[in-house]
Amino acid sequence: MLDNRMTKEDIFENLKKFQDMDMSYESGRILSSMCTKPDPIAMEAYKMFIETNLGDPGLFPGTALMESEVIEMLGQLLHLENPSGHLVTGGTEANIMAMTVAKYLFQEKHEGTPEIILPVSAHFSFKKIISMLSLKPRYVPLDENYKMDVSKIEDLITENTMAIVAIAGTTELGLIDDIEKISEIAYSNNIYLHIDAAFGGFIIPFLENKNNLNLNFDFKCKGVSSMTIDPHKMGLAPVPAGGILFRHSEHLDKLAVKTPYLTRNKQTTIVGTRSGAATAATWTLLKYYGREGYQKIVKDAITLTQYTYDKLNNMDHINLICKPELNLISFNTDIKSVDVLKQELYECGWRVSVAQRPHVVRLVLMPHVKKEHIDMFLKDLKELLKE
Ligand code: 0PR
Repeated sequence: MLDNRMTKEDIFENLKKFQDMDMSYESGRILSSMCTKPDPIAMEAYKMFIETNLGDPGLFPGTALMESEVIEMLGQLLHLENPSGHLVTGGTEANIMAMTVAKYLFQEKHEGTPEIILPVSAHFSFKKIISMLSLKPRYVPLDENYKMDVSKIEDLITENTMAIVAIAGTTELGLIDDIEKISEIAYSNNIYLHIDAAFGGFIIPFLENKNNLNLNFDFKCKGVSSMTIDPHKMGLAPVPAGGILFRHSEHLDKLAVKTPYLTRNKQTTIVGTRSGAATAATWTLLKYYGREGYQKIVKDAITLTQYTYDKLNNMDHINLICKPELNLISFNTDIKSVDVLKQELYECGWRVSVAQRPHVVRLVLMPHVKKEHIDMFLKDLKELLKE
């Protein structure tokens, strides 16, 4: 293979063929993804910083400064002055960093197996974390509204509790746990609290009806120690752009390893060599859209979600599971299993996912999905549900 070189022309013809096998966000047919088409201005910035390496910030001090400005802006968004953190590859890495910090803090005072209290709705990245860090999970069931049952948390606290995790925008249903109450429990028991707002972090601060929902979900709650917030989801940044913020700089410092032969003598990320391209893209998006721009993006997504919800509500055989809090909708039907329906939709060209808790079809209405796509989707769905 390596001995048959190709011309540039042939290469790009082949690349095009590979690309044509992929789904495109523009088709409007991806209703299963928390990622979306990156904004053009973000892609321009991304290309400009493609050779940078934040793993050696002394060589790229401008890019490193940009990273600290992004962390500062994310802190403003989440009500945290002087945040410490990094832009990382995504929610998984951000959650790993937070849980590693919590484990180190725990081990300074305890010898037993560290336990984490987390809702059964937590993203599967926590399954990886539990295994990698040898943690004992103590799962909290969901209440009748499919949120972490706050009344069950205190019963699960033991002397080995290392952290509590709560979710602001669950992967399957897009629901926000009662962070305010959970924060009170964590604070009064002196337990590390991590909020996974990988998805909700770029939505909840921009919601119009935030006050009606009584949503204090961020560092305003004094028990919150760290938060995940991903620009590569509703932030419209290209992959890989995750974010991790810590309230206390000493906590991030727990991750520090000495790197004496590099241009800076310590590193506080898991990844060593890491691109600054997504950081540049995120900096650009935050400056270009600002609060007002994101409010409009979120408003459009929520309006389309409400439109879809109302249409589904009026459709025969559809059972909607919960009122959407973000841009996710979940439903099942009384004539067909959701797995069969998912397959049939697949054959019509639609990509939807099936959630497990409860077992339902899940639609994520990201900015690449427009009303005309939804109208086509609903037409196909109606056809599939004809008796
Ligand atoms: N936390 C939450 C609440 C998440 O929803 C996710 C990802 C993560 C953490 C992990 O983030 P990374 O995947 O960035 O490490 N949620 C999406 C999901 O599992 C990820 C995704 C995105 C999957 C786009 C598919 C896709 O097409 O659905």
